[in-house]
Amino acid sequence: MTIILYDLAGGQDQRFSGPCWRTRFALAHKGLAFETRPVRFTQIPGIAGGGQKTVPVLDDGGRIIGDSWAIATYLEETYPKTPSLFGGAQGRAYALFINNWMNVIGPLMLKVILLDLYARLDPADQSYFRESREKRFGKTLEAHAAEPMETRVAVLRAVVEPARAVLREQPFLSGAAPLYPDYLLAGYFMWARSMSPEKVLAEDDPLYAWFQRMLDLFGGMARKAPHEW
Ligand SMILES: N[C@@H](CCC(=O)N[C@@H](CS)C(=O)NCC(=O)O)C(=O)O
Repeated sequence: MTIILYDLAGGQDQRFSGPCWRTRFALAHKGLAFETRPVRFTQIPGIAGGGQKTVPVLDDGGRIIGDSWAIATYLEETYPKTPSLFGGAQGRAYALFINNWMNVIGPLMLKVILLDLYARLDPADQSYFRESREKRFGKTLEAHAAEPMETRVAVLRAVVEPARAVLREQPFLSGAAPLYPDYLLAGYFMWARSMSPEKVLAEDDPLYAWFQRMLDLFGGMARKAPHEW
């Protein structure tokens, strides 16, 4: 039975969620056939019988798994004969570190793209997004993104320096070929690329060249997705 990925969608059906992109890359890496089902923020509670608070959510023949890390480990354990996402126990530990590093990058990326993202959401999602995020930030979306764009982009570019340093040495975060750590970071750049015209990476940045390689994987799967830059 084909695996179903519940995937966050914007107003023009942009599939913009970083965590959903991680899962999409992971499924492609493993060569597993899957279909996506677009969902809006406000539809998440209704996914697969209810109880889900976030996407991605995977339905693998009736087995429902939420949370991108849980999905990655599920896929790794359930499909051991397909290409490994982690490359063994040490690789899994490295991937878990990168998974948690994403919690530092995510809020900084969001500050850069926040108002563009809001404008591109399905209108049915906009009031939910505004209300939930303003509660989280303790201020309006506009106040949260009030610093000059230059400053916000500079902060983001500085925080990804550890990845840049690795990519000066090797083509992918995981070495000669991509593994889950690459999908984690590329997922967040897909978030930006899908929903904001702001070029979060300079073209002479080693991360930019790496991201181009990520866009080319799996027959250009990510490159073909709706994008702003
Ligand atoms: N830890 C979760 C986080 C996923 C997550 O934050 N998803 C966001 C979309 S990118 C979401 O579904 N948010 C629901 C909401 O804000 O109501 C994972 O890695 O899957």
